[in-house]
Amino acid sequence: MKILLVRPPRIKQAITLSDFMFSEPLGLEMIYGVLKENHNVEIFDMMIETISLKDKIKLCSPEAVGITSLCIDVNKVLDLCIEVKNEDDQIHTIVGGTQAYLNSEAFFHDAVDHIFEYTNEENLIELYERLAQGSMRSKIDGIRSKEFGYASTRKKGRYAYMLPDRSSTEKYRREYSYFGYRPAAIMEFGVGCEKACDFCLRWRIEGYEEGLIDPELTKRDMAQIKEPTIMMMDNDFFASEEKVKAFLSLIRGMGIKKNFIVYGSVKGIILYKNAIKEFVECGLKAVLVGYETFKDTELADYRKKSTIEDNYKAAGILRELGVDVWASFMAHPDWDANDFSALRRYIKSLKPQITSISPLTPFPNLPMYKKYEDRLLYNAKDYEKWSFGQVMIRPSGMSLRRYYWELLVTNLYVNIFVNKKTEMIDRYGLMNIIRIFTGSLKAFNKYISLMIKN
Ligand code: B12
Ligand code: SF4
Repeated sequence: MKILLVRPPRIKQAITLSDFMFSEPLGLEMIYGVLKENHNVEIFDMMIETISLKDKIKLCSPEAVGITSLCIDVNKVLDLCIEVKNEDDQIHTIVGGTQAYLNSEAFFHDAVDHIFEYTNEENLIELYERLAQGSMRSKIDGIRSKEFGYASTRKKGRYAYMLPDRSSTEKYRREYSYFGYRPAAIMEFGVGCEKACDFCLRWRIEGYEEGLIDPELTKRDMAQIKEPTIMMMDNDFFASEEKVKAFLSLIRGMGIKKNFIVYGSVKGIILYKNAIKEFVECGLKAVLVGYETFKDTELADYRKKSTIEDNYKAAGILRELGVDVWASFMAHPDWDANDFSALRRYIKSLKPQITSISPLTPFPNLPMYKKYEDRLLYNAKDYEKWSFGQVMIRPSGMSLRRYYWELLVTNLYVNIFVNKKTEMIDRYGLMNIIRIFTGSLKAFNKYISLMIKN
């Protein structure tokens, strides 16, 4: 069977960071890795491609088109499925990805034939076999099919981490980057997150329980990565000392010398300083840290498992170890002007290399959604708005316009005065810094237009 796997294009109307955090479509590479044995598969990355899906279909005549999805992609994915059906209604349309897992109902639409709520080797092979044979017969675990009214078998599951085939995106790979590191690959070493912060989707996607991905799979995957930089997408790379040590022994054993970027918790940085020091000697270059706020009461509300003082300690440790910090904060909807200036002072004292501040987003299905339901500025179905970059909760301490102004000023302040530009130019090169800056400008422009509108 000829199968086309598609990543939708960037959503222009959404506020995203994907100009400078832009990774390969790892999920599609995994699907490719499994299906290539028995089918003729191709990946079409519309975040890079310039031709339309319609033209691509004319060129390669697929029998099935599979599309991956994130929260803001819903309408685009549906449009693409309609485009496929308009071209040839015999082509099977299949949707998977994070949004299909978190909210499969969003894809209950006449143009969508099958939705993968969760994906593993068994259900993947089974569906495409049945499609090739021309008969579905019955429902399949993890898949909601139009012909069965999108009903599920009720068996629960999560996405399986399978061996990706990195060669499937060969022609795109030089474009994939993470901040100043380009090209950069992305992979995962361990899943889950026992910190279970209240606002976070990530542990809900992968589960509370932490565990390592099969080390043999990791080795085979690591061996195929040619890029000099790997972004490890684990929720908390510093979940335990054993985990960091297991990774170090794996890369040392394989003689891997690369730059590594990880997401790390404040707690882990404090507890496993010595293991992190060894990791720095083996290539750790930057840590993405969620400091979130400058108020202990909010950290407790978020169930964050760290304090303002812990944030200082973690920042000090990473500075001492010479690792860059890419810090993220969440603007609380009840902040007033004094809170924003306190945040600016706090960021200045933590001295991160890069900072991003996004408004608190009570994603539908999170317990927080109920709490803020009556203050929501948009509907759950305004999919493009749920980008984690747009203000979603009506502020209580100031007007919405002023709130956008404070976000804009704070982002400008930290980017111009706090983040160390000269150090960054040395590290990432002028061209990369210009690219990051242009990406930020797009977000700034959107903030300005939202400020004017409100
Ligand atoms: C890497 C990553 C990215 C990459 C690209 C990911 C991609 N799929 O293209 C980049 C950096 C571009 C990115 C951008 C964004 N991201 Co992001 N990202 C991640 C991250 C760190 C890992 C995702 C991943 O690769 N998982 C591993 C793969 C293997 O899983 P998977 O894609 O789900 O694939 C599996 C199955 O779903 C299935 N599958 C997937 N697609 C398909 C298709 C078919 C046909 C089939 C059959 C199966 C199938 O097969 C795979 C194997 O089991 C997660 C956090 C996390 N840890 O989950 C956030 C995350 C997914 N991102 C998130 C967000 C919000 C965004 C942005 C909106 C952020 C922003 N404001 O800029 C943008 C949107 C970009 C856009 N559309 O313009 C949210 C998602 C919320 C949601 N409900 O969707 C997450 C959970 C982070 C968070 N904030 O909590 N992201
Ligand atoms: S530590 Fe990070 S990944 Fe884990 S639950 Fe908290 S915010 Fe989510």
